[in-house]
Amino acid sequence: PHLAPHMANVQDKQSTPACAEALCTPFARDLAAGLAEQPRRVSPKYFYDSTGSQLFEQICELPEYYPTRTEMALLRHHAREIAELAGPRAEIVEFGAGALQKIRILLDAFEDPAGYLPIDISGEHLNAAAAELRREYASLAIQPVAADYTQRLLLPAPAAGAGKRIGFFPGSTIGNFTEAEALRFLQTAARVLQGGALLLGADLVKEPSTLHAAYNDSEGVTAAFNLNLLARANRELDADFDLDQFAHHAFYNVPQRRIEMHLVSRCDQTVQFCGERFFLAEGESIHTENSHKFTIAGLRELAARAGFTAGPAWTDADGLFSVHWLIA
Ligand code: AVI
Repeated sequence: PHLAPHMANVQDKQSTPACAEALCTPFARDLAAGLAEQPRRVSPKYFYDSTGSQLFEQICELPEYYPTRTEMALLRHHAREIAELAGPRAEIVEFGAGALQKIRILLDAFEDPAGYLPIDISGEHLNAAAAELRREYASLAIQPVAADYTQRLLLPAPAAGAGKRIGFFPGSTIGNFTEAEALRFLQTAARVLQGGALLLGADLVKEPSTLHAAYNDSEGVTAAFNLNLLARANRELDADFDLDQFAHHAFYNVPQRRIEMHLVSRCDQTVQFCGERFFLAEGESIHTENSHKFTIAGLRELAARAGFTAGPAWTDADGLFSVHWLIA
């Protein structure tokens, strides 16, 4: 039965303790801290609730978003060579349990892979991915690791008789890190993969118009993905962001070699959540993401600083995307 309007109000009041609980979540704390900064910012890691993850999957299918299909084609095209470099009985360590299509390419090409260790902060995501792969690769030892791979990372000891540990970090997710974070991540990867290698996908510097189109798709999926951050705050933190009063703004920052995504306030407005109020003037922006673009030489140099030795790097005929073999 529908509640009378006054009952709905009573319910709202009773939901105050839920708001107090929400205050303790990292999202609430980071959003409040980031909105209090100048320029205002929020970490892109908060894009990926279940709606955001679905929107990201849609982005990967968009005609303008070349990275996913280009990287997949590179992996397929060089699968044999990659498998040879990995050797028999390799254990694959995936940083982030991403799209299963990519890992399937490696599992199908590798010689008798000994194990698959996906690492993801979301246990739910991880277990769903592991369950699906267990059905397809019955003899493969799958060991999901629920952890934040940007922090100190501990992995289970290699299985008896296992070959090299091969890390897999596709999709140019490394581009969403700051340089310091990217270096820290690569240092962690070099440590846990010692004696093995890292297979890394990195998006390349290119014509700004191609980049602009990839982050300003004609169907508005990227805009919805960006705005979902505010929708998520409304859902989880009982925030009152009016989504119609924010515009998706993505542009290529040439000197910084990165796409920047912002949410720009369309008017003077006040937003509130968990007892905090923030005034945003018309035109003020919340910086939600950087997506750095690399050169092959630049990426190799960064990897060398983290202790890797560069092996082959593969790129497509148009030089859109690169896949790197980095020896740990
Ligand atoms: C996950 N990451 C590599 C994507 C990127 O291209 O930086 C996220 C994304 N943001 C907008 N579109 C896609």
